[in-house]
Amino acid sequence: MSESTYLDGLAELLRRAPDEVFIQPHNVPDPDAIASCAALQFLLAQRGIEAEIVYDRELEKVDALLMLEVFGIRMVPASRAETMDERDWSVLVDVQKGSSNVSDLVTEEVAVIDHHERGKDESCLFYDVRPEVGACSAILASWFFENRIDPPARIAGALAFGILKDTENLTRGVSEFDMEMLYRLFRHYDPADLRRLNGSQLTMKDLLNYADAFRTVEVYGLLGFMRLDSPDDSLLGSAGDIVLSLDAVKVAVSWSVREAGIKLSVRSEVPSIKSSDLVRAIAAGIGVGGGHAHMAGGFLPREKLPEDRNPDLMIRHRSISFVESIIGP
Ligand SMILES: [Mn+2]
Repeated sequence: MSESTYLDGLAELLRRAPDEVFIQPHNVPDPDAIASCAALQFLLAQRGIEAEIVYDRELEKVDALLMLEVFGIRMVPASRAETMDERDWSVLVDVQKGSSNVSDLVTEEVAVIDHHERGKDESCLFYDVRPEVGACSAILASWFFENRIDPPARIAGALAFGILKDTENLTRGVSEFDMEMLYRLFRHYDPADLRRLNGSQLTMKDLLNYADAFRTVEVYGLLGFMRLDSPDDSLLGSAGDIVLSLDAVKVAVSWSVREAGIKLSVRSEVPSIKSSDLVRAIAAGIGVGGGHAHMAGGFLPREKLPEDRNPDLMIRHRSISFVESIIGP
C-alpha cells in the first residue's frame, strides 16, 4: 500500500495532540456508535495512540449496556473523565460537531468519522463522512481492511452488531458497502455473541413503557402518531419502528414529553417524505432536528413551546401539513 489511508492520516494528526486524546460518540450512544468507538480505539492503539472513549448521558438500552460486557469495551461518562481538559483533543464518532445530539465537551474536536449528512461545521482538521453508508461501523470495518489489520473477535462482533442494528437487519439505509463489510467481518467474529445480544433487548420496565405508549397510537392516512409519557425515552426510536410496522403506517412520528422539552423521533418508508425534512418541519422556529431520509430525531425545548398551542396537536398538525404538501390530502 503506497497510498496513505484514513487511519494513517488520523494517526499522523493525533500524534500532534498537546495532551490526551479522547473518542466521543453521540450522546446516549447506540450499538453502532459504541462499536465504532471501540474499533477506532483499537486501531489507534495499533499506531501507538492511546485514546479513552468518553460519552455524555446514559447508556439506556439493555443491548448497549450488554455490548460493553460481551465485547469488553470500556467507556467513561464525560463527567467522570477527571483528567480531561482544554488541552485534550477528541475525535467525534457517529456524529458531527454542532449536532444537537452531542455535548460540547472541554476538549478540542479535531476529527470526525460519521455516516450522517455532512453538517455545516468545517472547523475540524480531519473528516471521514460518508452519508451513503448505513452504519458508521461499516466505515470503521473498512479502516481495518484497508490497513490489512485483522479485527479481533470482540471488535468484529461489535462492528457486525452495529451494522445490523443501524440498518435494521440490513433493511434500512443499507448499502452495498455495509453488506460487503459485514461479509468480510463474518469470519472474524462468533455469531453466538450476537445471538446473546439479540436475546436481551428489553427490561421489564421497557416492556411496560412500550405497552403504555402503544395505547396512544393514532393513524391518519399513512401517518402514525405515538406519544410516550415515560421520561425513559431511549425506546422512542424502536417504539417508532413498531408503529411503522403497522400495515397502514408509512411514516411514524413519535414523541416523548420530558421536563426539559419534547423529544421527537421520525421514521419514513416513503422516499419522497424524508424523515429529516419532516422533523425539521415539526421543529421549525421552535427547536432542532436532523438525521437521515428514513430516520431522524429532534428536540423542542420547553421554554420555546408556544403557550397557546397544545404541543401534541401542534406536532400532529405540522406533520399532516408537511406530508400533505408533498403527496396531497
Ligand atoms: Mn450510526
